[in-house]
Amino acid sequence: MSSTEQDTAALRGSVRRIVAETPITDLHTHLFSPDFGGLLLWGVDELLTYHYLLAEVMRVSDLPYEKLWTLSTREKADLVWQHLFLDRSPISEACRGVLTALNRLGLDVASRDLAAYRAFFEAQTPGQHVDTVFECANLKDVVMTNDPFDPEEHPLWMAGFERDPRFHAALRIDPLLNDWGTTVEKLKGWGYNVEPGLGDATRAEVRRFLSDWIVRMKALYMAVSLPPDFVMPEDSPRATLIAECVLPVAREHNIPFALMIGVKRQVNPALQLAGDGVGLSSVDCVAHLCARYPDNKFMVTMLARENQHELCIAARKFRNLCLFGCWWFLNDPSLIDEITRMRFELLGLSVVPQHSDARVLDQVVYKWAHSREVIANVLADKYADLTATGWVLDETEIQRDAAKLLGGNFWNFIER
Ligand code: HDL
Ligand code: ZN
Repeated sequence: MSSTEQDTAALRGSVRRIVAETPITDLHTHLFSPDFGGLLLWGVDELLTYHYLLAEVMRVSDLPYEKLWTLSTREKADLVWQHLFLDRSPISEACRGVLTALNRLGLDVASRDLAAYRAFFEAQTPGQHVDTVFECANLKDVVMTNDPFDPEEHPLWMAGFERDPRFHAALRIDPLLNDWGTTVEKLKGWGYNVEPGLGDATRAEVRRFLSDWIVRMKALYMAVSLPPDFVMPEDSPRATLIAECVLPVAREHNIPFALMIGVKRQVNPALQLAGDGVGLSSVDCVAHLCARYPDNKFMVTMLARENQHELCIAARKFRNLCLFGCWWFLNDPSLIDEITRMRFELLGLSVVPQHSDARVLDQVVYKWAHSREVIANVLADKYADLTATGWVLDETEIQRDAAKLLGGNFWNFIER
């Protein structure tokens, strides 16, 4: 091996180690702290019945959809284990992820002993397992997705509870923005004096609602998922609510508004949570929002692979635009590599390359193990290109860069 090749190999090794050792803030998850009781999902049966795997198992099983939903979690897990792990090699990202999590939690994946895996998790307590998983994934903290319109979650927030500092809140407002007609009645029931027509008084009451929940949750940001046909500006309740309610309140509290754009909800309703699809969206509306509201901070992730390059270019134009994650159907090694390489080449280190979107606690173990590997590989390539110019890089600078990518950029954007 030439000295250059040795240097590159040594550099690659340092980058992988440093990225692995850098604690992460995971800025978008569907996790809950143990305070939320049954809303916190964990263990091998929850891993195996992740909606990604339910979609995959229904491709190879003749089970009627309606029958699937009558099964218990354990029965669904048995179905997935048989069809996707034993009847064929579990090479999909969601399948591999289950095995990475089990392996890193110290279980014998070669045994394929599902009963033993179940016994391991049955011996844990939620609080203890949170500590184990955060240590195993090298997570510092996570941001939850907190929905005041969720009937299970709402009363927990109203009653109040002792916060686990590792679990931050994000105020999720899809029902407000995407279903105003139904939501207006809910707001009325909670004592907000609102009318469907969205007149000035109603807009003020919606701002009060948002402010109340930002304070109640100590929300780091407000978030919404949006369909591919989302446009701004537009003469619609959603556009009015964003312009007249969400953005002024976000400015008042100095918190970002996160837009997750491109999801086609329920393209196959028979799959329930697994039934959503993806569509090409307009980056123009992101550019419009960033230009029209320069005092607002926008976090954006888009679901279509084909939107990623134009979104990077938009981010070059607007410093109030923070790109984050390889969302959902993009959270696969080949696409994380492609998108992260594009982002580093166009935006340098001014992005948040990944979030886990984890729904099951143990998923952070695999989602971050897999993403760290890809991000480290891309970063090492970029550093190799850099040192080929004669630039000299030391480990403290690699540590600095990794810390920015894996949490620092997010916190700087939040606190800006
Ligand atoms: O809307 C969202 O936040 C998405 O992440 C959905 O929750 C989706 O079902 C998901 O879990 N993607 O990973
Ligand atoms: Zn999500």
